Amino acid sequence: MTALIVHSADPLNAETPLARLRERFIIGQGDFYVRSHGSIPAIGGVQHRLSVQGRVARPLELSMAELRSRFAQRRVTAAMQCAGNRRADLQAVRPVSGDPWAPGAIGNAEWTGVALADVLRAAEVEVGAGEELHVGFGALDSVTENGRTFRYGVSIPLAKALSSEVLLAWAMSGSPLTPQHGFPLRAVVPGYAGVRSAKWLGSIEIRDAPSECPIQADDYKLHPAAETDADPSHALTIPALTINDMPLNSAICEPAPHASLPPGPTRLRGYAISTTLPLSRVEISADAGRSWIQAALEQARSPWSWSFWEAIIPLGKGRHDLVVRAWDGAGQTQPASQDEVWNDRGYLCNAWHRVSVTVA
Ligand SMILES: Nc1nc2c(c(=O)[nH]1)N[C@H]1C(S)=C(S)[C@@H](COP(=O)(O)O)O[C@H]1N2
Ligand SMILES: [Mo]
Repeated sequence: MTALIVHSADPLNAETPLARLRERFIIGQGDFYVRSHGSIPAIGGVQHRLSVQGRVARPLELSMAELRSRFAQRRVTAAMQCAGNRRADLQAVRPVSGDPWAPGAIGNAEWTGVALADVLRAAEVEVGAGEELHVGFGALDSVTENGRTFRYGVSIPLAKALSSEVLLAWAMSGSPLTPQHGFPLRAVVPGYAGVRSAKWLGSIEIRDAPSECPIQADDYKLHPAAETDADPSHALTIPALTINDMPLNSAICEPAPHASLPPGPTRLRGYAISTTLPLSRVEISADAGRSWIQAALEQARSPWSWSFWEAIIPLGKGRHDLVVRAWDGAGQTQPASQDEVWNDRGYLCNAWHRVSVTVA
């Protein structure tokens, strides 16, 4: 493993340094960020079984060999990103809880496995017309939070689970999953926050309601920044948003923050990502956002993958505030300031990413 930036050793939480992030479109497993809530469980690949239960006509119990032999192999290129990616930028405004992730809690990988939809078809999900069911993922790692110890569990809506991009994966970017990334089997839910892509997957349960595990029920919710309701007599209490789809985002990977550079043409490089709509363009500014130029885009290789961008701009002597912002297919762009997106848990920071450099 190259040197990741380690936020904590156990649970292992570590991110890819920015320059390394921009080196390859598909990040190798050793360079890929790791986000874990508990210790990495030791699981034997041969003994491992995946159970499929709940609202199904045919419950299944599948070994890894059966998963491979009974279902067609699928490959999807997709980014995985933590809902806390870029949290450090929110912490710079006001304190928030959680690890101070820079923009490196993201990576693009090529995932190999089977379609979750194929497995659900084999299990014959029993769903009534108009019913909104949920697919729960039960994992084998234990998590201790607020004095409670439990197995990691999350869920996604059945409608998402049935889309062709959602995989049960055993390989990542050409090699079997390493223990950190979920050996021997994990869910991969492209477009959704990484939290839904359960690693060390042991069971799948078709449920009437979302998972009751604290990871699903309490964590990874977007709370309003407002501490109080404008109108205390307000009859409606709006529940915090469950973070699934990730917003449009982009980051500058080069030059590094606070770099000292010689005057002249300067190359800026970074990533941009938009998964609910296609990415349409990426712009950079060298004057803190007063004027913009378009960056060249290396198009994403799948609707779920990140895009790389590059621009060369002349920089004269002095301090420069470099900024990036991406646009999606509906003409929407990123908010300018972190104040617009600040929330107490530091999720979904997609304000303009800024890097200040000095040219001497
Ligand atoms: N079983 C299990 N799955 C998990 C987690 C975990 O702690 N336990 N962390 C989740 C979170 S928050 C993220 S962002 C991704 C990170 O995947 P990676 O470590 O392979 O990059 O895994 C998700 N799946
Ligand atoms: Mo995450």
